[in-house]
Amino acid sequence: MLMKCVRLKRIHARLILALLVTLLLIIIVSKLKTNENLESGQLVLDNNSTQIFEKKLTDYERRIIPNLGDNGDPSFLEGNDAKEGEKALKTFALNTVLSDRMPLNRKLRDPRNKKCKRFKYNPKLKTSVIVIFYNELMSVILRTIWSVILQTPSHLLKEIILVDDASTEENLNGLLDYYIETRLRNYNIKIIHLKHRLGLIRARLQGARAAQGDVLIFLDAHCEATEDWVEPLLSRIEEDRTAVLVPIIDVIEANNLAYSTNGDSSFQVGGFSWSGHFTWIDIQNEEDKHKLTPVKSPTMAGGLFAIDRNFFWDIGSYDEQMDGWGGENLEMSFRIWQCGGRLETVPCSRVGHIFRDFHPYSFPDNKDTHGINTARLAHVWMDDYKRLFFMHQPGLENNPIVGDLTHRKQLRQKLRCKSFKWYLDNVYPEKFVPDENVVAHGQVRTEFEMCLDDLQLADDKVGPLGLYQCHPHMAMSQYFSISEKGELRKENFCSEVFNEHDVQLTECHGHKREQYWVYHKNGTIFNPSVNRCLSSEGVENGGGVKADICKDTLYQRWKFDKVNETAMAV
Ligand code: UD2
Ligand code: MN
Repeated sequence: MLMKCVRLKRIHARLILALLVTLLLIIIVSKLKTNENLESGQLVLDNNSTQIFEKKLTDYERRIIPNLGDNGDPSFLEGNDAKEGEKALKTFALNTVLSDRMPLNRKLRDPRNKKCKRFKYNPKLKTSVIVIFYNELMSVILRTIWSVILQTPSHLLKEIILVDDASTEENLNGLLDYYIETRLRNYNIKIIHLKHRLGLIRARLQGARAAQGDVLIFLDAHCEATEDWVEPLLSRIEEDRTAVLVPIIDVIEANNLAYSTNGDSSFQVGGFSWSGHFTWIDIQNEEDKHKLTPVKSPTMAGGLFAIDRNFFWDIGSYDEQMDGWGGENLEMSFRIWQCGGRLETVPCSRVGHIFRDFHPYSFPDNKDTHGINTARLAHVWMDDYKRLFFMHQPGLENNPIVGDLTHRKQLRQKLRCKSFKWYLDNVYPEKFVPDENVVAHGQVRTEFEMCLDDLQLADDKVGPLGLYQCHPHMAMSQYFSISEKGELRKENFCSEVFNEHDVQLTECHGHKREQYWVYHKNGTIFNPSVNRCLSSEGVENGGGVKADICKDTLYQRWKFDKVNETAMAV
């Protein structure tokens, strides 16, 4: 009996061992397989292709105009080149013709505040610079790489990792590799060609997996680094490994490639809109405004940042289920703050970026990846405040397209992250919450079923406060609040009286005056600075409402969906 039992146990043990070994083998093989699926092989050069590439490159190099664009000055071509450049701007949102004629290693002037030179940094950390790209112009990618090489002391640069997100452009499948092998042989540059397009989030993850430096610095593929850009970043991370840093991002003009700055001491930090977009905001705290040491930033734009490599993984890297483009920057920003890190802008580190008016590339299946990715982050990080995002995107709220969130929710628990309310209270207290601590909010209607409407005003514009037929369902264009301070506002836009009569939506300035309104219990919205009332009299559908002499008329009665009676004036 006893013997039988021992034998049985042995058989069991063997079976379990065999099972474990098989499992291990399956894992190893599938790992190998995924890598094989992700990356294609290195470039193999035979005599023939070498000759072809060399000829292409020398032809290309011969056309470069020496000193064009030096110091970051605006540059212009003449005749046909100028015309072609204009055309390119419309197709690629970038003057590709000019870029191809400009030296790849142009020297920029030092854009920093002069006082930055006083700081002496001596970091010990080495960085891996990761540049991802999909169908970017080769000369722009190379200018990014050259600027990193020229502006980074070699003892601080572990490597440059390029991740090609399965570009289809011919130059990026061979010629770029050949350039690096022949012209940049002395530098440690690795290029990973992904077999299938993964989107920018997963492409960055592939780069991070390959990186070995102490610090990861991510750059878009159309950037130029300037003098001493890396030292203050590395030094700050050495001081605090939980600090995630962004340089000041200057503008490289897409039409003439000028390096332009907002002066040497004024800069903005990152905010967000409830529709889930990144925005630039002014620094609120007076003391921080002209600081040269790192300044707190509620969010980051996403393309250019430095992070301790281990901290990147510890704090949850990226949401690997985010596709395409968009959303990852706010996800990472909220996560960093809520889970114990800090996000800062470093004023003495400056990098230029070509801001393009539109995406020059298309997305597979035309999916709204920005919306879907933002829905993911809203569910995971924003607690109840996600209602404000889903008011903009109701179709995404319970939509299976958003995908499974288990892992990200587990991550939040594992890291014991703080609430979104904590983030708002402590990191971004100036952020306006349209339905909290307000006098009234929602649709604002007259007795004639006409509603206040932003008339689809773009985020960065000033325009009339409009009147439009009330939509049967809540539409964000008709959502307004009267804030505690008496602003009649929509997110960052406040209704302001101009010329005593016109009412415009314009950036909130917080100084009352023409942006100050009193909402009375009888439904009038009164502006004391001009002694007038908000009126819809004589305004057509799609027209702008007016500030009018106050009188007893239904045209001056407004009803909000939700009111806080106690906060209203009698
Ligand atoms: C901003 C960020 C960008 C990213 C994005 C939100 C800055 C200056 N830029 O948009 O880095 O955070 O917001 O997602 O902060 N790319 C791929 N595969 C793709 C699509 C793009 O590799 O499928 C590359 C692209 O070539 C570029 C980078 O990703 O190098 C960022 O794309 P972008 O420059 O079009 O994004 P941008 O600057 O408008
Ligand atoms: Mn970019």
